[in-house]
Amino acid sequence: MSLLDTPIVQSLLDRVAGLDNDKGDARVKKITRRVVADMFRVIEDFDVTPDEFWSAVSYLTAVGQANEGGLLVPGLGIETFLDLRTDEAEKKAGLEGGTPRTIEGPLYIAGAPLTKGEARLDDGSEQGEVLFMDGQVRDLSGAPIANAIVDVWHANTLGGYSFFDPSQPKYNLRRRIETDVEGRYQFRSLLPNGYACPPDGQTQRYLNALGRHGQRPAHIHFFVSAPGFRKLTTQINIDGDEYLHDDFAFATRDDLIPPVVRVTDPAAIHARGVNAPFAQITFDFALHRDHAAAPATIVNRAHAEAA
Ligand code: MBD
Ligand code: FE
Repeated sequence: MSLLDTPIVQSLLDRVAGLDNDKGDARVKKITRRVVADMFRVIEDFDVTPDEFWSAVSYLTAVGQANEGGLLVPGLGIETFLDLRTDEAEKKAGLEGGTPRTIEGPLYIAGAPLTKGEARLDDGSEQGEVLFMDGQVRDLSGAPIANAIVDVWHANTLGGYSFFDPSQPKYNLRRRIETDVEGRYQFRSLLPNGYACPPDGQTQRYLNALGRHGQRPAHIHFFVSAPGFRKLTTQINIDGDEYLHDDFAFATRDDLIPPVVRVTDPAAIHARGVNAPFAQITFDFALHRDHAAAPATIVNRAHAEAA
């Protein structure tokens, strides 16, 4: 019999999880019993040494100190698994179709400036390929949703996000756009580059041990919400990126890779008020109506707000 299965260890686990008292939180107790027992099992099955165990403890401590928990989670595919679980629950509740969800990631900042119909996301201080993006927010029957909020955020041409990269202006490349009466939104910005995990950070340290890179393809994040509809958390990828199908955060999905049109016609360039060829993306969002039988898609998660 393995040590784990002995009465001594089983009773230890019961007491660890507080199963011998009637206080505390029943769900926390139940899950703790399983998690700690599963960890004991890993230690036993892989003959984990005390040195290895304590190096894992210091690793997790360092992840917390570096505030990289939100980076490690997608790197280990856990955030994608949570999405797949929500997909599965929706399917079970009979919800199909609509724009696919994909992970939020760790770099959202609440409270970006809100404007009606359109916005410019950059302040003109950075050079890069200008992007014009537009589209319509609709319900599943194709009817436009007026006054939906398109909350958009993305990296700059160096793959950095404002707030986390203090060299960028406040709320740079972050806006909330309220759709017009036809459910339309549009914005001007700069094509982002892909994000890379900090090379000397804790997440990359783990990825190195797995023989993995920490690169994301260029992408643009969205929360799309409207009263009476399920909140959509998603991203689009910039087609052609070398990491398009090799994302360390596993967020690329079919139907989230719209064509990028390169506009070079001088008249079209002039009409847009720019002085060089630009990129243009059209992408529509299809939202599900609120549905009592499916779990809510609003995820309560700590978000910083720009000071
Ligand atoms: C990002 O920009 C991102 O979207 C995710 C999921 C992880 C790290 C950086
Ligand atoms: Fe991102």
